[in-house]
Amino acid sequence: MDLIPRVRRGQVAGGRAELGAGPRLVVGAGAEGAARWMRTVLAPATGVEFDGEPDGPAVHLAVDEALGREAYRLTVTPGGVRLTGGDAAGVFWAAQTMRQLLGPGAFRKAPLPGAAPWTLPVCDIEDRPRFHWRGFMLDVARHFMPKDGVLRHLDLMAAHKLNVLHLHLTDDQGWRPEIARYPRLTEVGGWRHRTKVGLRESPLWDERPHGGCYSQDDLREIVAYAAARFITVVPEIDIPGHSQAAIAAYPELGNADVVDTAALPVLDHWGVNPNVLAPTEATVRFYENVLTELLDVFPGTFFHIGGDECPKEQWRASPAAQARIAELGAGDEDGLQSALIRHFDRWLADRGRRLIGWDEILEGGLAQGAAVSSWRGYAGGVAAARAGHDVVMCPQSQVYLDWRQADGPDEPVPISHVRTLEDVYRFEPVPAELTAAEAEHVIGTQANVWTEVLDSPRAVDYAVYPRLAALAEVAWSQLPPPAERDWPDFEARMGTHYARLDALGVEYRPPGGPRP
Ligand code: TNX
Repeated sequence: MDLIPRVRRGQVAGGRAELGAGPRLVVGAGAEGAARWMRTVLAPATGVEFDGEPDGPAVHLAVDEALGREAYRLTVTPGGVRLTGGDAAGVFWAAQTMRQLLGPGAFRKAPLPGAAPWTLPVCDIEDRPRFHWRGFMLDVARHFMPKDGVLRHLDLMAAHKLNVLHLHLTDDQGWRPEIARYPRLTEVGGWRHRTKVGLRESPLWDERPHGGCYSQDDLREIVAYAAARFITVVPEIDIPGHSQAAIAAYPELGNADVVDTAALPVLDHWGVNPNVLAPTEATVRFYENVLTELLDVFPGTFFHIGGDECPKEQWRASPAAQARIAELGAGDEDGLQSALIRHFDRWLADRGRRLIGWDEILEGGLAQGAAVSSWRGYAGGVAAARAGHDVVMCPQSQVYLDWRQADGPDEPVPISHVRTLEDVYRFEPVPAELTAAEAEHVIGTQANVWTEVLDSPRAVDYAVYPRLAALAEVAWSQLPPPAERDWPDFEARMGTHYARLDALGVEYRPPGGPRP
């Protein structure tokens, strides 16, 4: 059946069942979401209308809570198809499996001539995810991804049973979400005049403007499109580092007593940047106002507040920052960052939300309800889990999809170390050193794609696929420890999966290397 991600249990009886031109959908309570997706996505892809006669063949969609969260059972008999989910999401994941069973052609936007009749193998599948946070982080700050591109990634995620889109919305090089109260964030902070080409040591700039933003309606549309695919969008507003685009728009947000913040442009090159936010009361109020608008747009529980790579030199030199350290009794600069994160942890908790941040938020003491994205390896995640905090494991050495996939001269800009499809397949999100109780705090995993040198949707596709398919299997399937993973089996299933990606129009890295 060549399913990706691999299912928990699947039995093939032999023989195929024909779907027919017009099976009717029999939709039980709670299964309407999957039914809507079948009518709006699967029907145009296959030409199969799901509006057949009452006595004709049927596809049954139902919820049976006994199966459990996100779990499903899919049975195909010569007489019909039955998709049962433990919840609405489970039925939807069953529909995704059904699409794979129909064949690569079912991943197109319209059927090829002669594609019908569509058939399914007679089978019985029981499946459920290992983690409920199966994520993909897309950096739309370094290079803007137009809205349609984001929607397309949501479709690709759904096909891989991924359910969290972490949108890195702001950074030194760009501010993307419209904030009504502070229009300069996107008007000024959304554009840079030029961009450094290639790696840090490159002396070249492209000498043309780059930018873009999402209106709040665009973001609401992204959230709704994601929700229709049982995907939650986790927005990230990165503070107090990675904030120069905001400072370019509103210079008072920077450490104006140390540097001429009015002269700071939206950053046009890459790396860790010393121009960070001023840790003042006024900055805190500003970001509370920003978050207030965004909480209305993003209904999910988690809000990502960044917290990574905040050099403290300006705070050390700034009388205003030092006064704030004294006022708060924060001790030192790390304590001040910690106090800032604690403030937003409480602020979000008061509004029924939870804070998540990069593992630097552990420094100086972690806010009580905060969750951690462990990126600098496993250590931050291990420490956080031991202290009872929830963790999303995304160590850069394993699942940073901007890292290069091979060493050949034809590869795109060679970021960091080589990480192959097999390396990602052998990634284990739960370190063996955690006890079972501690491991419960690893709520999931995600792959991150940073877009400093990924300047087009094609370049992003090349970096992300096929490796995100391996991450999806790691996040969904119950796999043995890394050394015992059946890589040849995965590779063989990928043979079919490439045909699905082709039908979807994904410009993945072919197994043999870059296309000529
Ligand atoms: C570190 S990962 C960063 C990003 C860069 C990335 C490049 C993280 C939280 N911060 O700002 O884009 O490295 O791989």
